[in-house]
Amino acid sequence: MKFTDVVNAVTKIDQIETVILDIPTIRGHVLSMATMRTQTAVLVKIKFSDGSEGIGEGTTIGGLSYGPESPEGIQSAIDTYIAPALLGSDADNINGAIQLIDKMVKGNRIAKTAVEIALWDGLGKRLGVPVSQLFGGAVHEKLLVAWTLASGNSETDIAEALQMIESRRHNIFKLKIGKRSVRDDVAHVARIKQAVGDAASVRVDINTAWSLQDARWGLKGLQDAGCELVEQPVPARCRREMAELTRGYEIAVMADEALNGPEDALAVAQAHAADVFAVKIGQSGGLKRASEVIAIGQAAGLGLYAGTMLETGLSTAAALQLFSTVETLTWGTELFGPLLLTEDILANPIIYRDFCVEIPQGNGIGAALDPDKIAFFRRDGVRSTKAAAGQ
Ligand code: MUC
Ligand code: MG
Repeated sequence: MKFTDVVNAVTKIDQIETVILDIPTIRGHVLSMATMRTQTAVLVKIKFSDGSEGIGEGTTIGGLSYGPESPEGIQSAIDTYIAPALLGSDADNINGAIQLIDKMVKGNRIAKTAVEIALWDGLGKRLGVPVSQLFGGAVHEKLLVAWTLASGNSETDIAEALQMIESRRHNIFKLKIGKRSVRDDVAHVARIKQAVGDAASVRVDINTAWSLQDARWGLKGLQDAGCELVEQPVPARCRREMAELTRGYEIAVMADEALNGPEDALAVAQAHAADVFAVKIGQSGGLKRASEVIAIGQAAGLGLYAGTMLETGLSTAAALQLFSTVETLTWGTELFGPLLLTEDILANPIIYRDFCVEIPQGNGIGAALDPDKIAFFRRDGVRSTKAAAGQ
């Protein structure tokens, strides 16, 4: 074999396409910073020189109200900066691609995640293995899955919770609070906990809405009401305050917005600023960075929880591939994103039953898109960046 044949045998990244989808939610999803009626996902398709393809997703919540990346910014970062940097490079060397992207693009973790998922998906498909195998192998076939009660009304939330328990879909509930006064929020949580009793675990997410003073009152009231865990009560940067709350109460304190990749994970662990890490693949900057966040949490003896940005089945499948390889997820997962949407965009929807979500089977991330749904929900045309001849 000649050297040129060897070079030509390397599978290359040929073309990167992005498309924005707007998919209605099944009901208003009321969070402290925004009320969602639609979820917007940026999908990525990568075409490789051997004819194989990989798909990925980058999704945030509530436009720019949750974090620093918007759907439009995610698409623009991929089309304008990430795609041109990657075209023509070795498709099988994902570490090489991550290094290349990190050199060209600072931040933009969700955009990087979308592209990285598509690279893992393509690699898994070419090798004929699920992505979980590329992370050492799955040790779970299914994982516990929470549901978020966020209709904005206590009665509606109670009816929803009881129906979920009855149908054995969920018995872990995360309540979104932080919009009303602390006293009203604690009363709302207490009513729901009283209604579900021991049949369900009740947790809350404040999405950074409280001051330290609010949180001192709030955590005391919440733990007295039987709530087990409070997620990100104070702003992401407030590690000292998170450490005080973690030390001061029995209720578990979970970091979410505070965790943007492994460096944050190390800082939060060192500051004892959480009992639990909510690990999100998008917020971490991809599956590889999320695996590093997980490793830091494990080494620090913290509890782990698989978080979501309310992604479609595509990113949910990718997250499940990674989390299926994690020995202990003490607090389970909230990988229910597709269930909040009026339509599933996968041809092979993820299965939810018996309070669990099942790990998708198949090569790559184990997800196939339904082309009719993509055509229906897409905001405008597909944008595409293609390698120049000889690249
Ligand atoms: C968050 O902050 O955790 C996760 C579930 C949900 O309903 O919203 C998200 C975002
Ligand atoms: Mg959260």
